[in-house]
Amino acid sequence: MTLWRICRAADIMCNGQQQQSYPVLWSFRRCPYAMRARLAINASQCRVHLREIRLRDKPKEFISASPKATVPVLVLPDGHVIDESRDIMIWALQQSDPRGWLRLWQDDPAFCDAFLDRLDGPFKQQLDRYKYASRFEPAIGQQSRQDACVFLAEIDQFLESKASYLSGADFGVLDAATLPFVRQFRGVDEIWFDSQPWPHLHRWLGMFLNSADFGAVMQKYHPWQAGDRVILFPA
Ligand SMILES: N[C@@H](CCC(=O)N[C@@H](CS)C(=O)NCC(=O)O)C(=O)O
Repeated sequence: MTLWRICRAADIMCNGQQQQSYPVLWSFRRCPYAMRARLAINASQCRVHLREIRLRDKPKEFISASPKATVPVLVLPDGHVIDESRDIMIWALQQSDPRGWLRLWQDDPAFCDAFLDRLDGPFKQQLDRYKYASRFEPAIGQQSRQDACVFLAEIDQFLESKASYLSGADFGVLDAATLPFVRQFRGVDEIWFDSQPWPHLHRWLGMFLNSADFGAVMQKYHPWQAGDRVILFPA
């Protein structure tokens, strides 16, 4: 991935904003991948033009920017496309990282990658099978929830014994990358989730859901149409 080259090309577009052109972020409010990208952009103080889409009615301009057609997608002013949420997070925070969100990534990239591979891989699959259990054999939903609990209990343990946040003493990129998925998992059955013996995980999630960061990235926008007024994000 030529992320370094992309970052250099876009250096001037963020933060300093010497130029009037901004990257375009194709996004979907409730998508946890898009949420993590918006969290990092918001924390970086970069600004982008946000284009909200509906997944069931994707604009042709979105598909032509990224034929893979998954959100989030970031299109830089020079035409480069970044279409993986992790890469968008890193791109934004490499432009500017006033809150030190990338610290852990810089100190221990192998740990971050391994953690996110597990989150985006097995945990996400378990989450989908639990959330959309009616599409599978009845036992699969229950088994998937049970399997996912192992990961969540490990996070709870980590938050109890190692650090207040996944990223260390302060909230950082791993927290932002993970919490949207934990929120989605909780949303399947909040009463059951809240009754699980994970006090540190509940505190961590509760702090996130009540944070200004979460509020800033969950604003509602109408789906984008060609010719619409530009939406600057963060507002
Ligand atoms: N690996 C991608 C996954 C993105 C992804 O799967 N996003 C979902 C929405 S949450 C999507 O766009 N799915 C396409 C669809 O539903 O048509 C990333 O990290 O950005």
